[in-house]
Amino acid sequence: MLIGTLLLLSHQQTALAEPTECHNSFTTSPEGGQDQVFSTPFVSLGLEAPPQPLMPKHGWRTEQELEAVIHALAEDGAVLLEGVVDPSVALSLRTHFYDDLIRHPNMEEAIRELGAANNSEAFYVAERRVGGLRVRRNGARGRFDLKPFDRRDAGVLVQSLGLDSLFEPFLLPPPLRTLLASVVQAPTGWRVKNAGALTTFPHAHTGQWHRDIGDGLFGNESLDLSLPDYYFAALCPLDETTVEQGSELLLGSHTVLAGGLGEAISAGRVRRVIAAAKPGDVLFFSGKVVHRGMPNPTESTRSLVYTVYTAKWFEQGRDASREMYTG
Ligand SMILES: O=C(O)CCC(=O)C(=O)O
Repeated sequence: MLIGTLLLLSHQQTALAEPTECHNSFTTSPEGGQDQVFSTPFVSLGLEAPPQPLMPKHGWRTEQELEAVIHALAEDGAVLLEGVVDPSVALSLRTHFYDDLIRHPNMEEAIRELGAANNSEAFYVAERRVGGLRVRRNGARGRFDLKPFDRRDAGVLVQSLGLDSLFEPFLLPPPLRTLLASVVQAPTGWRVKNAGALTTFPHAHTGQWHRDIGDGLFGNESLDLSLPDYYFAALCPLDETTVEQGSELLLGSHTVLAGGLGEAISAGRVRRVIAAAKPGDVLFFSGKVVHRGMPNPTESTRSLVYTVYTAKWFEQGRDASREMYTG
């Protein structure tokens, strides 16, 4: 994900003045899921109320703790795991991410240009490629998605800065392998689909409510929510996320149609929470859970790195016009 720009003084970034024009808007993407520009049925949820309760953090080291995590995942569709990655490893990635990548002149230019795109209801409004890195401006100002960082598909810029190696401990932190074996029930097993970073610059606007599965496999919400889970994401903060600028989730929304969310919240069947996390913590959730990024009212940029895990059979980006065999 997300935003832009620059200048850090000991890793505090202040936003650059944004230009007023951007010529690279787009509304479609060849890929679905996180990459999809989907119609959002969530805009009218009216959930603009002030700070919500914090999401509880789970331990994961004992069998009992893991059982509790699996139970919470089934009930809520999301869990916040404490201390999964060594914070010094997160700090090292953070330092190089900001100092070498975000401050790279080509990145500064791309972020400045993309920053000029107007707000939009489209999930992404504009993109640039910088040394093989796909840099996308979210529909909400100040929010950027950068990918890929996985060494298997990272571009020349990320590789030359060594960020792919620094990212490696975030791709599959210890408890996630266990959780994925439990929650992705596909006979094919699961795989790492992609990895990236979400950067939210100072004064960034609120992200849109969405599900990461986008319009799902069938574009039929009821059918898509009834499918066995095939899509999960892990968000790992490089900067501490707080009640002010963390991620907001609707726990339990993985089984509730958009139209029923208001009532489910009133009845307490779906709970609004904010995930406030420290570097080293991991927010792990089903792609069916409705969530959004909070605005960033602070003077500091905050970044998360993310990895998406899917059932192995789930592939996106196939160009249908190149299909040779169809029935
Ligand atoms: O920025 C955040 O806190 C979360 C954003 C997010 O999950 C997304 O863009 O899919």
